[in-house]
Amino acid sequence: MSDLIQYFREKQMKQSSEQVMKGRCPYCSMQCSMELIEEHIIERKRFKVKPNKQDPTSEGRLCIKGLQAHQHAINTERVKYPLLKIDGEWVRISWELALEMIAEKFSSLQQEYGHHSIGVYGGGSLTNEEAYLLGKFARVGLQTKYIDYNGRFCMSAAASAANATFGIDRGMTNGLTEIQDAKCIILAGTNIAECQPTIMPYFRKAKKNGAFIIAIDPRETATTKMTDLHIKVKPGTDANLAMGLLKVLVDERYCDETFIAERTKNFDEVKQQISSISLTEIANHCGISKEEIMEAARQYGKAETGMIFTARGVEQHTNGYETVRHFLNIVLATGKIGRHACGYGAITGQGNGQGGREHGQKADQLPGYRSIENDEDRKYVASVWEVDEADLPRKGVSAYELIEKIDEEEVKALFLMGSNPVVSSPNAIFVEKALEKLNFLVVVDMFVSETARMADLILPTTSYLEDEGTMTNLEGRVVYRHAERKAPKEVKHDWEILCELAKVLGKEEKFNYQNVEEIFNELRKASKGGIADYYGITYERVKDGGVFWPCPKEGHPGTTRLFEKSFHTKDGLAEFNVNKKLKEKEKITEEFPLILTTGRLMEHYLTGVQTRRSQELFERSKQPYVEIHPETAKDYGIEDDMLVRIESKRGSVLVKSKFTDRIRRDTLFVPFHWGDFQCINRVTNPALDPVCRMPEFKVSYVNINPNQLIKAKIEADKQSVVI
Ligand SMILES: Nc1nc2c(c(=O)[nH]1)N[C@H]1C(S)=C(S)[C@@H](COP(=O)(O)OP(=O)(O)OC[C@H]3O[C@@H](n4cnc5c(=O)[nH]c(N)nc54)[C@H](O)[C@@H]3O)O[C@H]1N2
Ligand SMILES: Nc1nc2c(c(=O)[nH]1)N[C@H]1C(S)=C(S)[C@@H](COP(=O)(O)OP(=O)(O)OC[C@H]3O[C@@H](n4cnc5c(=O)[nH]c(N)nc54)[C@H](O)[C@@H]3O)O[C@H]1N2
Ligand code: SF4
Ligand SMILES: [Mo]
Repeated sequence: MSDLIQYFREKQMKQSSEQVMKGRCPYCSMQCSMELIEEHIIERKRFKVKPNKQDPTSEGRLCIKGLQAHQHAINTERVKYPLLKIDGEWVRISWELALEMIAEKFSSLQQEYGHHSIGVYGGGSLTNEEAYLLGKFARVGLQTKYIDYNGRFCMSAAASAANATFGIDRGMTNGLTEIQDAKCIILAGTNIAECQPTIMPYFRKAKKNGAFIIAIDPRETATTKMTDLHIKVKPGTDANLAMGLLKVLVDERYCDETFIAERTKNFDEVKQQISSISLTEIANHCGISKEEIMEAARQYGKAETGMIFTARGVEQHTNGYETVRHFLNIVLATGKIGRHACGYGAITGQGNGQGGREHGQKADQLPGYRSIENDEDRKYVASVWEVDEADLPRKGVSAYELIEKIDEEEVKALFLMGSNPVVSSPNAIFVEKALEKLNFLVVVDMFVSETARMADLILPTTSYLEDEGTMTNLEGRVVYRHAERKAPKEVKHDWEILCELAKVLGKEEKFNYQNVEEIFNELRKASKGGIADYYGITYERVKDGGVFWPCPKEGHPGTTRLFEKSFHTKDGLAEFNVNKKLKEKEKITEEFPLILTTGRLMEHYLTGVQTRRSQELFERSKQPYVEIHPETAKDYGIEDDMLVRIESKRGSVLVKSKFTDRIRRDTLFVPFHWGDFQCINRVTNPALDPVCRMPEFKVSYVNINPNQLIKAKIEADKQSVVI
């Protein structure tokens, strides 16, 4: 018997193997690193995930999404070869044919309609190398001005506000470790507990050290639970709330006059402006009490150190830019920046949301945060790319406006890499209709997403386990992503796809790279002397814990804390924002009397293409719902856990109701991780911020109705009981 066991054990040993692979979570901006252990035991595969204890940002933590991330990468629904749609059916084709077909289509469209008839749409999941290359591919490979990316829906308000105030946009002005020493922390429209879960211990440490934490959010969330004061603001009114906070700080003399005099400008105008506003009016407008504003301002004002964080809750509005600038006014007025435990953080969203917005995917931008409209910047980048400056296109339009250009048939073909706009854009029904008008849609993805479904051609790309490169995390730290798992045979990296496509377009010599490090080295040069200067960052250095940009020279340690001595503006001074007239929101009406806001759940990531394909994450959260206050529900004849229709001027969705008294009575909340009839963006408002072109994801006026069929069924059931 024991011989038999021994025999089988030996056989098993022979047939089992273990591969340990270093990697980095593909989801949020924390970019937690890990080891994936893949065991093959006879015919079976088993995966284990271990956090990397040496990771200076995650400090060895992973959240549930990171722990399950590999499940999507190994999902059998991965696209494994190029797919061409013929008469509505997907047909497997060779790479050769796929690339030739794109070259042929793009070239003939450009010949007939000009360079700008092709659009390019990128994403914040791409590595720095790929984001950089996509920008170069649009400008040099296709010579089109029409490129933008999903970060427009994400970081644009905070980025434009930080650029205007500080002259630079790096999400966080300090390293995460300083949070523990901040004595007052304001979390404005950010749900870090669900969206960057591994960041939480930094805040818990602060709390333990006596910090007073304030949350501004219309809902109680896992994040607001940790706070000392939760201001349950009415969605869309944060700009006024921030002005109210500043008024109290000024009136009660919490301002740092020396800092204001030496390091800033425009304060007198701001001071004059707020002298005329009434705190009572602001409180009424925001649907909160005056006392809450006063308490928050006093706590922040009197604290020796303090930090303010904003995220999409205050940013995804038609006045997102102004709102963030008002929060920055508070930071400047109190001089709480540029020193230990004092600063600002726009909590970056996507894995490479930060790097993705620095190197040229944006309509108006060249690498290193250079401007495509600035002559010097154009000349410099043209010299690195060895092209004539005059051949570089000028600026294009923002992501949603690019869809409008498609609708107007000015853009005839789209090359989309790393986004799912049919689900993530506002006014999604319009977006779908616009994409239907395209002459040719190419989608590069791992899966047949809702947008890929509409494509003429899908090109399969590698996952985070297979695609090496650098990412820039929410701190501004450039980190290296190991990718040690072998990609499926016919699947290519995004950067390889771009290079091969450039080759068939006759631009081979401009896209001739053997590996990602070569692309990174070119990016370093292209960013040299720019705002986001990566020149001093090498592969050798990023492999060893990461480097904070700006890092202008090899041997430079990188810049962890910004603005210690001066700001990045021409004169070194930070600029207060004098309030422009705030853009009018859509009007509340009798037909659409409730405010809909949208956002995220812990278990899912963005449009859910990846997390809905991670079995364990999907099991935890299978469908969307609407959070509704029971009192509001009563007014609309809605019961708990019932299918309801939410409707706006633009469209409607069907979701389940979820009663909670943790939300304001005038507000509904729906997560946006689902597509088709559950896609809440069929309802949301595409109005854009005038400065940064951010859509109004966080305020749409809607009505809510019990689904008529379900209601009829319930009524029928009730009657049958009576009978
Ligand atoms: N689990 C998970 N994590 C993620 C993501 C994900 O999809 N899932 N996505 C990543 C990305 S790309 C991003 S951008 C970040 C987003 O991270 P967050 O911005 O933190 O996430 P949201 O849920 O969109 O919004 C945050 C909070 O804003 C509140 N809010 C809504 N309207 C308003 C308002 O008008 N004013 C105020 N003050 N608050 C409001 C919502 O109630 C919500 O709790 O998360 C990243 N991390
Ligand atoms: N209502 C509402 N809408 C929102 C928001 C909101 O709060 N409310 N938030 C907005 C925000 S902040 C964001 S960031 C956007 C994001 O929205 P999207 O840009 O649509 O983001 P994803 O769902 O990540 O879509 C990425 C697609 O690219 C694929 N992908 C992932 N990694 C890679 C890669 O490395 N290469 C390639 N080629 N493909 C890849 C995925 O499989 C997926 O199909 O949504 C926005 N939309
Ligand atoms: S989702 Fe964000 S917090 Fe969670 S493991 Fe991934 S990177 Fe870390
Ligand atoms: Mo985002």
